[in-house]
Amino acid sequence: MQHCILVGAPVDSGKRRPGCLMGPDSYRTANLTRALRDLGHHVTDMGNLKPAPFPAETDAHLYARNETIGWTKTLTAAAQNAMALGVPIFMGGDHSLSLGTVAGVAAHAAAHDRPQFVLWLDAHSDFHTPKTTTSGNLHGTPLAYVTGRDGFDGFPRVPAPVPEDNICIIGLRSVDAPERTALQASNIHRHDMREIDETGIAVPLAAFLSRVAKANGALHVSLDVDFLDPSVAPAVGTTVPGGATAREAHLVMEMLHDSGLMTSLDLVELNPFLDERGRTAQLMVDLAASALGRRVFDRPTRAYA
Ligand code: Z70
Ligand code: MN
Ligand code: MN
Ligand code: MN
Repeated sequence: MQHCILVGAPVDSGKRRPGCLMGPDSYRTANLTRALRDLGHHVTDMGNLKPAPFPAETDAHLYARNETIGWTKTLTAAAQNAMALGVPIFMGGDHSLSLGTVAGVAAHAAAHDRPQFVLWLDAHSDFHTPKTTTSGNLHGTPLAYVTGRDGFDGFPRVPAPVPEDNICIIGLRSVDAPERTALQASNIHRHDMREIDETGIAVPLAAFLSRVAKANGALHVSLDVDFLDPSVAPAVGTTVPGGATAREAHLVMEMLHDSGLMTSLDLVELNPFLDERGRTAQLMVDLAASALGRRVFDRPTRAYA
């Protein structure tokens, strides 16, 4: 039994197409709370947060920069607080919310002398800085922020940057040129869809989980809806063909649960305005349930140490 802390983060400032602000209520409507309680967990829904006060936007290139800074302040503090209570599940909201959630959980881990690890399940690498982004959409920047890259003028200093070697991205199939250059110069572990097709998704995930286990690390999982194939998850502004199947995604979540390593979870980029009869919200709730222990049959727990 775990204490799941649902944190509503209706962040919509990370890109121009609106709708992610409805994400938290869509997860509530799909009954995330009941799914987790049915697994025996204690669940507390903290309601929806608001960004810290922010000044009027003045940057012509970066979309809603100041609002995103406000959200980063709120969520960094909220994540640290929620980590003290249990397993936070951040109900997004677009992926810019992870500037705050990852900064916050990593600060909590550092305070407990534990290394922070991050599993990034996404079609995109989100490794732009505000200096390299061509779209100006800050949901494309969280991994650069939390690793402590330069270029985030006006954003809070990251209290405990996550070492590149502690980050694993799975699902890649849309990486911009400046991101590719920066990724190749980094120690971030990255697995594109071609590699998933060649080896299966369990191989790179098991290798990563073994490293987390050996280091006694805390593990934050950031699940972007566009990790999934658009045919099973249409409710996202940035669909990219060739994504993970529902089965691959459930396997990832089941392995995460078997590992016992996941300490926090983001559910990001759900745009309910684009959904079809709630099926993307429902799939995301079912994936969260798999990560928290839902299974068809009991089986011996696999170790990743
Ligand atoms: C592109 C950009 C992105 C998520 C799309 C896309 C970034 N690299 N991130 N969806 N979650 O605009 O920077
Ligand atoms: Mn603590
Ligand atoms: Mn993303
Ligand atoms: Mn994405």
